[in-house]
Amino acid sequence: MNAIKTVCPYCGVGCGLEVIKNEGKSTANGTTSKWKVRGDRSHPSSQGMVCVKGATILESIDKDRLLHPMMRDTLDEPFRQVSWDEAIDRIVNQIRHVRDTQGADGICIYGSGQFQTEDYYTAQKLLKGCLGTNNFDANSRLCMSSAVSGYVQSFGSDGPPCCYDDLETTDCAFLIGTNTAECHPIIFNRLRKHLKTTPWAKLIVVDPRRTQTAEVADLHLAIRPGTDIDLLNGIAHLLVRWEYFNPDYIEECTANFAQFAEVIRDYTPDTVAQRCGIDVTDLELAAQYWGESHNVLSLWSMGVNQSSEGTAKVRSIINLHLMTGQIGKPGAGPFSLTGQPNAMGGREAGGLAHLLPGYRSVKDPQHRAQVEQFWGLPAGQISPYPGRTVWEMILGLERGEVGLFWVAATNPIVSMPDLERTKAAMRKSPLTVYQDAYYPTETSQYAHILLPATQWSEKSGTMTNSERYVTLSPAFQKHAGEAWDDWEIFAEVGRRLGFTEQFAFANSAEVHAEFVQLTRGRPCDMTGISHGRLLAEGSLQWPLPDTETNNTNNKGQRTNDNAKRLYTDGRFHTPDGKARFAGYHSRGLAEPPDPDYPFVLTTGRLYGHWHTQTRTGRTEKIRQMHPNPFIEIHPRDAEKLGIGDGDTVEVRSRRGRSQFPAKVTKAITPGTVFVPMHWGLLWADNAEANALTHPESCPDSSQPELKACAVQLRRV
Ligand SMILES: Nc1nc2c(c(=O)[nH]1)N[C@H]1C(S)=C(S)[C@@H](COP(=O)(O)OP(=O)(O)OC[C@H]3O[C@@H](n4cnc5c(=O)[nH]c(N)nc54)[C@H](O)[C@@H]3O)O[C@H]1N2
Ligand SMILES: Nc1nc2c(c(=O)[nH]1)N[C@H]1C(S)=C(S)[C@@H](COP(=O)(O)OP(=O)(O)OC[C@H]3O[C@@H](n4cnc5c(=O)[nH]c(N)nc54)[C@H](O)[C@@H]3O)O[C@H]1N2
Ligand code: SF4
Ligand SMILES: [Mo]
Repeated sequence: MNAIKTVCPYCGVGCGLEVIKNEGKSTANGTTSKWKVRGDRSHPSSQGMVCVKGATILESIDKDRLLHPMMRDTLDEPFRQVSWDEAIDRIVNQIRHVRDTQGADGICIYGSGQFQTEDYYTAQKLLKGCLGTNNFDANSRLCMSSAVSGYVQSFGSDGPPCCYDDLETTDCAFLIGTNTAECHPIIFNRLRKHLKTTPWAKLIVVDPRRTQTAEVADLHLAIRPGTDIDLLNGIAHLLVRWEYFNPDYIEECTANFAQFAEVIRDYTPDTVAQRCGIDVTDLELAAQYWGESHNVLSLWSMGVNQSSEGTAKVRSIINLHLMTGQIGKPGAGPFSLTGQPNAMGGREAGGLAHLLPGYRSVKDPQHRAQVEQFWGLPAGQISPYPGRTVWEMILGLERGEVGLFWVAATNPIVSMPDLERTKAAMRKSPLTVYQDAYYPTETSQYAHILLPATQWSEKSGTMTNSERYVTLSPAFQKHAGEAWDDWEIFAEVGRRLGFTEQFAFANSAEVHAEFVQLTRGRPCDMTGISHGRLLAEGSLQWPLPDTETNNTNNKGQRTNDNAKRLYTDGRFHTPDGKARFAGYHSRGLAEPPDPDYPFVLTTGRLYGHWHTQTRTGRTEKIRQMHPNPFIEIHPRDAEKLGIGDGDTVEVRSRRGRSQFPAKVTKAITPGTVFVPMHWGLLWADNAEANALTHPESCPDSSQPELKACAVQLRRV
């Protein structure tokens, strides 16, 4: 039997996987899996490579699954198994009730970058189209929304302009706020291989921790958390002083340079080095690497996005590329690394509270009219107001404004900021629907209705990776229990509400075929992509209009150099075609340390675990790799507090407290401590990182500050 080609459902690198029949071999835990997984050598993004998460994915797929719809009237009762009919009826009745009594604004869906594009699209049509509320948000709000806002404001449109081939053509990789080695390992492998064979190429890493990524850098700038804008403006200042900027590019392709130049004038090397807590010589070296390199590629992730000034940080990175003309050519550009496997697809399908499908905005009257017409809905049906972001949904629950909270493919009782407040708000919810593949999770405790969802390997749909490659993830196993695909659940609710024509899809290929029509002529044009074509040809990169002639190379693979990089002609999606500079002054952390809470807590990821562990906590190899949570403390701080390696440390913020075993290490900057985000209450007692974090958010993107809060430490 031929291998089944699919895509890894963990991170946004989007590695191609091949699944093959396992000829009766036992796995590590003694069970015999029917399938085994290996890297797909023909996948353009990953070229056959996989990391431990992709390689072990099959191990967790059939453990502790939610198999049947379940229901209860109050959170103190046990669940009882119900039929799909009964569960869907209850949801439909509540939607009608809330619409009649509170209005559509009382209905909220909180989805996920782990949806397939078809799931996302169907949910947008139901909520934003048929029900007329934009209250659909996704966990990308906690993840990518600052990158989206930064791209839109600087370039006039979302969309990372680079591709993975750039990892192999750059001569200066500038990694800021990303632990690429652990979180995007296959991207890091490609970059490392290139750096090893290209001795003049440089790697700069900006991170308060000495991560596995920082360890192999030519230059590690261990800045104080929250001083990124100081650093970026400081580099820009030196590039101007040393005349390393590109006046022709600035003149022809950009606007607003004068305002930016005015701002960066204040960022002299001494001031910047002092604020960031680094040496002036290191700052100068970073600027020198930037200035002298032919092709500079920036990669960033949550150390930049998850900040109350996330959009400003993103735009400050983009400013450096615009002033040096380092964009739209091989090996160069500002490349936001996508966290989740299909956060990109979510952006394409309009899966945030301010978006509509096809990179459209709910605020744009033309965009709304186009979508209303396409969906066969009356003019004015789509609300012109951005819907509630997920934190606004929580606030709405607190105030009794939300009558239905529908959560799918995310585990907010671990991943939301200010967890005690989040839990209290969810306890007040009149009806919470929770649609997940596993049971229990921390969030199932807070739900009235549990809906079993199929997951990777059981459902067919598409995912888009960071470099805009769309890959089909086909079903090759039967549904677990009575589980349905996410899109089927949304479509059935739509039909029961009377929107039969809008949800007459027979399968996900039909959903996809409809969705791509809404991308026609848009920056993310995918009209040339279909399930059939993906099955026949493998992954395809957008933009790919159906009008494009099909070039293939001698291996029969599609070659479309137009899609590889965006903005190669120096024209952007703004009205005048020019990219926008924007100079920002650094505001620093939303909650800086003070004498009562003298440490900065930062949070993040480990190589083996995926988020809230619903899969990786059920994978033996990974559990052994990372058996327990911990708190990293610098030896100097540990000594002051009398904390030894392995001691239990109580960490308190203004919002909560948690306990972790100490890991005393020089890998963390003094004054800062680090806790991995992966352990919720199902996996460890008293060790929830997010009990401590706070929801202060970036005004431009509503992205909460999940990377820094002020804490005090005590040995217990
Ligand atoms: N193994 C693994 N890989 C994953 C995931 C996973 O759960 N596990 N999740 C995926 C998802 S959804 C995402 S979003 C990505 C996240 O990928 P990353 O962003 O690379 O991962 P994090 O560990 O969250 O944070 C990265 C770094 O930001 C640093 N940081 C904290 N504060 C600051 C600051 O103020 N400035 C700077 N410059 N840096 C700072 C932290 O020290 C940390 O090392 O990973 C994806 N890949
Ligand atoms: N302190 C702190 N907090 C953070 C972060 C941080 O760095 N620090 N990072 C933030 C970021 S970037 C992210 S992305 C979030 C991630 O946080 P979450 O989204 O809460 O994390 P996951 O564990 O990935 O949750 C995904 C859920 O979807 C389920 N699932 C998987 N596949 C399917 C499917 O096909 N259908 C359905 N219905 N369910 C499915 C899984 O079982 C799991 O319960 O956390 C955020 N929170
Ligand atoms: S790098 Fe990301 S996409 Fe690739 S195998 Fe690992 S988790 Fe999956
Ligand atoms: Mo994320």
